[in-house]
Amino acid sequence: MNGNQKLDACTQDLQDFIQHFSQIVKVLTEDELECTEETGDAITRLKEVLEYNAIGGKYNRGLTVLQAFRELVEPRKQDADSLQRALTVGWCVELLQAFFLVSDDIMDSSLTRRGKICWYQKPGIGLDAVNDALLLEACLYRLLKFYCREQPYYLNLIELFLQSSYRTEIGQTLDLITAPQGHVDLGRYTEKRYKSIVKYKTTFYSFYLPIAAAMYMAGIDGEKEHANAMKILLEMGEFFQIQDDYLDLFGDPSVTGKVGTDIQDNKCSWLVVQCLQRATPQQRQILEENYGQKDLEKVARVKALYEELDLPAVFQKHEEDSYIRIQSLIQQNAAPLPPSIFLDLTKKIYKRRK
Ligand code: DMA
Ligand code: MG
Ligand code: MG
Ligand code: MG
Repeated sequence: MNGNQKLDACTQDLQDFIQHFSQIVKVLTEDELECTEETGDAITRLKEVLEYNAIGGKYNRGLTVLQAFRELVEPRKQDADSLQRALTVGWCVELLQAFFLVSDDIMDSSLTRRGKICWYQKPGIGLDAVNDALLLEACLYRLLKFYCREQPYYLNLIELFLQSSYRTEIGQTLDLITAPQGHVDLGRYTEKRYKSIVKYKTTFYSFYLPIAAAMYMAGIDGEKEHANAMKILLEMGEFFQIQDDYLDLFGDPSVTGKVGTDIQDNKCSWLVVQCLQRATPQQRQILEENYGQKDLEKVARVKALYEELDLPAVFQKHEEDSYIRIQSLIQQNAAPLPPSIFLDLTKKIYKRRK
């Protein structure tokens, strides 16, 4: 495929993917066993939760399942039913993501997500959103069962989703306990701690999960193959979260769709780790006095300090270095998978603004 054909194929994939959502909602809200007269009102709520929280993102994770599936499975085995299953598993990743984001926004006291007010911030929703998040999670296993129960890879997929969830939740635990409210301890923000948080909270579910799901669907279940893919995807995931941390403060909220909260939330962000590595004792004192507080003037003081230390330039340099490192990791570890699977992913994330 040439560049233009690839672009057309991507637009087509995105269209197919979004179009499949109505079928996902239908299965989840019209299945006779689970959707009875007794539960009707709850199912109406579920539909609202799905439509508000699963829609409006970039769909990168879900689309990755579909695109990797197309590259890994022989064309003659890509019949309509198999493609439906690939679309569905893609949506399962998106539902897992929606589950994490609804919860994450509560824990991070965020205001907006994907250009809309966060679900828990909506009048009348509040902490009922906790149960809505749990529903989103439960739905993905209902979908897997409905579409994939008879497939030889069904158990592998269930275990993969469960393991990805566990690891993400461990990562969120590390993220939260490293950022206790009202207690600034700059000594905690080390590069080592940063890498552990990000590896668990972001890379497994965002990068390994979609590719690994497609691999299992294509019958690729060897430990070695999965370990090789993991090597590349962990590095990509780390870079992706570094971008997320950078955009939290330096991104344009009208593009990212979310207003940053990392400084107020006392987070072990890539920016604070870089800042501490470069700060003089006086600058460290400024951080000590202004970090981790819900006070916009203090947040602005921290941002000014980051700018004094040229952190945007440090980030750009890191982006270039990371890109080169990822390219070489792909050369070394992609086989037996086609390198294009990983190269397509880097195209989606490198220099992103949202
Ligand atoms: C992202 O952390 C991790 C998960 C599991 C959602 P984050 O709080 O930085 O994400 P965001 O910036 O999207 O709120
Ligand atoms: Mg967050
Ligand atoms: Mg968070
Ligand atoms: Mg963030």
